[in-house]
Amino acid sequence: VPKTDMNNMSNTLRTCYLYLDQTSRSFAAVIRALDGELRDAVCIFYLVLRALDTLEDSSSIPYHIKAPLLQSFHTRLYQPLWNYSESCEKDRQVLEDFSTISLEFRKLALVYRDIITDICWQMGEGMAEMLESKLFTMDDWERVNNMIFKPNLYCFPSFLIVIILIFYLFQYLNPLFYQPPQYCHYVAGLVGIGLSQLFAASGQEEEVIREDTELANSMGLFLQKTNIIRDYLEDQQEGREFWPKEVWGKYAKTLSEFTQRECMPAAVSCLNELVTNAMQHIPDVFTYLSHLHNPDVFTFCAIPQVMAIATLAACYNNTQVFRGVVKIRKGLAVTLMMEAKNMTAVKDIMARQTLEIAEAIKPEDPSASETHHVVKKVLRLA
Ligand code: PS7
Ligand code: MN
Ligand code: MN
Ligand code: MN
Ligand code: MN
Ligand code: MN
Repeated sequence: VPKTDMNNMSNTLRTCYLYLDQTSRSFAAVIRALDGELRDAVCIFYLVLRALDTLEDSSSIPYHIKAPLLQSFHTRLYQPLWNYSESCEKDRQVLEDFSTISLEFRKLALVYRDIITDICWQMGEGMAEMLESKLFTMDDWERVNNMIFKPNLYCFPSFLIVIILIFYLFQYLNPLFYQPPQYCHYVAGLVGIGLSQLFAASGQEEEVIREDTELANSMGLFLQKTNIIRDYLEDQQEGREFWPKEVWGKYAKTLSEFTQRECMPAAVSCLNELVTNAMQHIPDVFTYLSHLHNPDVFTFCAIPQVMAIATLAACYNNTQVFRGVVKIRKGLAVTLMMEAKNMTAVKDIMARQTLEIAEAIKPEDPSASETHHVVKKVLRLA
C-alpha cells in the first residue's frame, strides 16, 4: 500500500510529487517510502536543491549573473512569485515553476523551513565560490576540519610563527584565514547534514543523529564522489571537470586526455585511485547507518549507499567509464533495493561488492596495495 495518498493532497503538493518523479531517477521511490511530515519535508528539500543545482549546472548563464543567483537563492523560498525561465537544462521545470515548490515549502513547519533555508544558503555560497576556481583540488574532495584551518601565507609572509600560535590559541579568529573551498562538502555533505537535522526535527530519529556532522558529511561524500567518478564522460561533454588535479595530474597533462584510446592505461589507473579514495568513507557509512532506529529512515539512507558501492564496483578498472555510461544491471538494482532493509543486509551487500572490486585488482595497478588495504578494512567491519 503506497503511503502517499494522492487524493488527500493539495493540487500544488501533488504537482511537487510529480516533479519529484520527473527529476529524480533514484530518490523518488525512497522519499515516498518515508512517513508523516518527514516525507513532505524531504520531498520539498529535494526539489529545492534540485532547483539550486539546475541553476549551478546551467552553462548558458554567465558568471556575473549566476554567482548572485546562487547566493540569493535561499531568499527565493519566501518570494511567492519568484520563478526562473532562462535555464536550458533538462530539469528546468523546477525553476520555471518554482513558485509551486516554494508555496509548499512555506506550508512546512518552521523547524523544517529553517533547516532547509540554512542548507540552501550554505550550498549557494559554496557553489558561487567554486565558480571562480577552475581546477579541482583534493581539498574539494575532502572536508578539512573547520578547526584546523589553513593560514593564508600570502597575507602574513613574515609572521608564520605568530600565526601558528594564534592558530592554536584563538581558533575563533577563523575568518582571518583562507579556507580552501570543498565542493563535495557543499553539494553533498551539507545534504547529509540537513537530512540528519530533518530526521531529528521530525522526532523519527534521536536528537544525537544531528550531532555527528562528520558521519553525515561522509554519507554525502560517498554518493557525490561515486557520482563524479561515474559521470566523467558526461561531465567532460558538458565542459565540467570534477576529478581532483592532485590525482589526475599523476597520470596525465589534462583531464580530457582520458577520452583518448591511447591514454586508457593511465585513465584506468587514475579511475582506480579515485574508487579507492571513495571507499575510505564506507566505515563512516556503517557507523552512521548503525545509529538509525526508524526502519523507513534506514531504508531511505541505505538504498543510495548500496547503489553507490555497486556503481563503484561496476566502474572499477572499467574502460567503459571513458567511453560511455556505466550503469548497474537493472536486476541487481532491484535486488539491492529490496534487500537493504537492515544493517546485516547492508553489510552483506557492501562486502559482496567490495569482493568484486578485490577480484578485479591488477597487481601492476599503482593503487593496488591501497585498494587491498581499504578492501580488508571494509571486510573486517562488514
Ligand atoms: C534531499 C534526498 C542520507 C545522511 C538535488 C542524498 C547534485 C549525489 O547532478 O541527481 O544528476 O549528477 O545523480 C537529495 C546522506 C542535491 C547526497 C548532489 C538532494 C545522503 C543538490 C546526494 C539531492 C546525502 C546537489 C544527487 C548528493 O545526484 O546528480 C535529497 C544521508 C540534490 C545525499 C547535488 C548530488 C545528489 C548527490 P547529477 P544526481
Ligand atoms: Mn543523476
Ligand atoms: Mn551541479
Ligand atoms: Mn547536477
Ligand atoms: Mn553528476
Ligand atoms: Mn547525472
